[in-house]
Amino acid sequence: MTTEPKSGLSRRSLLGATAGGAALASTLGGRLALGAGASGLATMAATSAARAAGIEVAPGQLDEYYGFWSSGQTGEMRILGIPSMRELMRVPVFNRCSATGWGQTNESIRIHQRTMSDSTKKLLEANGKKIHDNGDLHHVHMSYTEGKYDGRYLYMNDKANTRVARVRGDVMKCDAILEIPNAKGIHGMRPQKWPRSNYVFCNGEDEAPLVNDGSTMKDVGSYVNIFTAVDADKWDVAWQVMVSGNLDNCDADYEGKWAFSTSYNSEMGMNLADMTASEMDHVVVFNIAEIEKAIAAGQYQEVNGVKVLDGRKEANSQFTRYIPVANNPHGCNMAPDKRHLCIGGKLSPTVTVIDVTLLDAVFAGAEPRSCVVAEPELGLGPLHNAFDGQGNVYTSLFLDSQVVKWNIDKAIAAYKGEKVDPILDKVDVQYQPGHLKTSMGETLEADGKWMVCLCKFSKDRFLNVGPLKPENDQLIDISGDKMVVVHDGPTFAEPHDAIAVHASKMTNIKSVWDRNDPMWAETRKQAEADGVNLDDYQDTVIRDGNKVRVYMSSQAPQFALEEFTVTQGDEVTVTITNLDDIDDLTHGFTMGNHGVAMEIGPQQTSSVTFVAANPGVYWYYCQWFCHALHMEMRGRMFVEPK
Ligand code: RUQ
Ligand code: CUA
Ligand code: CA
Repeated sequence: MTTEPKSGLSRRSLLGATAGGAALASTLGGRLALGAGASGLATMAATSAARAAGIEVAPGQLDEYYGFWSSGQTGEMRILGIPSMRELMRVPVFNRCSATGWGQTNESIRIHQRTMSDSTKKLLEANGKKIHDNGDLHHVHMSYTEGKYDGRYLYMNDKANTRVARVRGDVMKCDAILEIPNAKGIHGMRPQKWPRSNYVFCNGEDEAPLVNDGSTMKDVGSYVNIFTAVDADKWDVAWQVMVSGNLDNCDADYEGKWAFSTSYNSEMGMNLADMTASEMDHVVVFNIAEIEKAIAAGQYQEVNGVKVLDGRKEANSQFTRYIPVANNPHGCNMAPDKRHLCIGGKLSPTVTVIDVTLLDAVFAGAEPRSCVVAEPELGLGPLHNAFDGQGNVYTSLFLDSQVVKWNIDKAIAAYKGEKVDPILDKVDVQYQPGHLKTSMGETLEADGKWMVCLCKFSKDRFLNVGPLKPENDQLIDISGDKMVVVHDGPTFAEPHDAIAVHASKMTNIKSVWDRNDPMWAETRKQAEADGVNLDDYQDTVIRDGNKVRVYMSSQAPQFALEEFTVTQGDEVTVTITNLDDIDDLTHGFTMGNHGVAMEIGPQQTSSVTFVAANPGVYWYYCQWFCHALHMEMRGRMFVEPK
């Protein structure tokens, strides 16, 4: 049975009627309840128009933009092409990946366990060195130099396990994961934009006792929330600031002076009723220079090996100011005009615009809301804001299932009492949008061409695949006065966020690994100790008690070793170097019946350790298609009984 619109009109039958369809669609408008598909008709007509205008990227043609997508509870980063919306790659980060062996190879496990400070080491010890192989990756952002993307790194958060990770822009592999002490549930995360990304700012969303040692749950008066600045080069905590209320989304300005966070729980409530009890919550403004001064002067307390300042309201510090905004705000987006910060009202139909040039006065004692210069009423459930570099903002309206385009200057004029309507356009999206991202929109090079709108529900937009549906990331052409939805892009759970980076920024990106890549530096050390040259042909088996280290090179379509023998119970480490140096010639190593598989890219070295528990013959094979004789690329491990 299919669900039909409440109007009684069948969506599918309407789709057949071409000329009348579009007219009907506009009459039905966008205000049908979630699940009613009539608004989709306008999109259909627009799509054909857009296609006719040649928007589609033809087979063999390259996209103009890289889209870096989060994947929510999947824990990986994804790369899509924009405007084609073709999925190009999945980069496992916090998750275990069956195809590449991420989270299982020695190289990736070292990264999963990456500990740079004593505190995080202790934390990992407390966890029994257990590797979390899940993550909840909400936000992906690229490193900046002077307000522009520089292609060096992508930074991302794991809300589930209070971690942040970094992916290298040259090989698209994660090279550092940090579990942040003291804070709980890293949600909002943004790199510093100016002068470069020296810090990555991380919001702790969940409150917990500062010394969270099991002595209390009930004493919520001892709970705090923590704002963390991660040193983006060392990938370690630079400093933390205790705040009043919790922290949701954050952003940084274009002058390197401020960071901002929204708080939906200024109440410090532990349940829904308490968290929504107040009239107002707030935006916290962090004064970077004042914080750095206090850290340099040693005015911090050290908690779990990390420098912590008190920026709570009652501390009356120069580290923070609290700007009241309507209850339960959400998105926090700095406009590329370097001046206006836009705060999504969520429960309030408004976006609050803060002029950051007025913040010095607020820190000097001016009334906190004196920096608010506009508060346009835009529609229901405003969450996130995106920019076109021409003074306009695109705000997602979750409850209205729309995107609204509005003008900052007009909103400011209206706030002053002038009779102007800041709203320029609205478009229906399908359905319930969260983040929305414009091409280069979070940089000084915002170009106003495309917008990706990440809708939380796809409902009837695709063939039914069962109770669990994909999300729907829609592509919207924003180059004209009117927004036009031109593409539906189903995505698996649950891309929260994305950025659109012009391909010209990705000058670092490699096609073949560098033999001296630091990723396998530790493995290389072990090989040297074993007298094995990882850069040459390898077919060596080293026995070291019950540890066996197997070194083999691979060249399509063969492994250097056709067989090797171990004893039952041995801990076996297989290290493979792919000596092929051609573009796109990846080999794999799968050890049958051992739960072991890994990727070995051109010129890459990968290694994996497992226990050979049961006697017998086991075939290993290459699982990445590499050659006409790829099926023949295999060998045997013989496990002798003990
Ligand atoms: S949040 S739908 Cu996790 Cu980015 Cu706003
Ligand atoms: Cu090597 Cu397939
Ligand atoms: Ca609240």
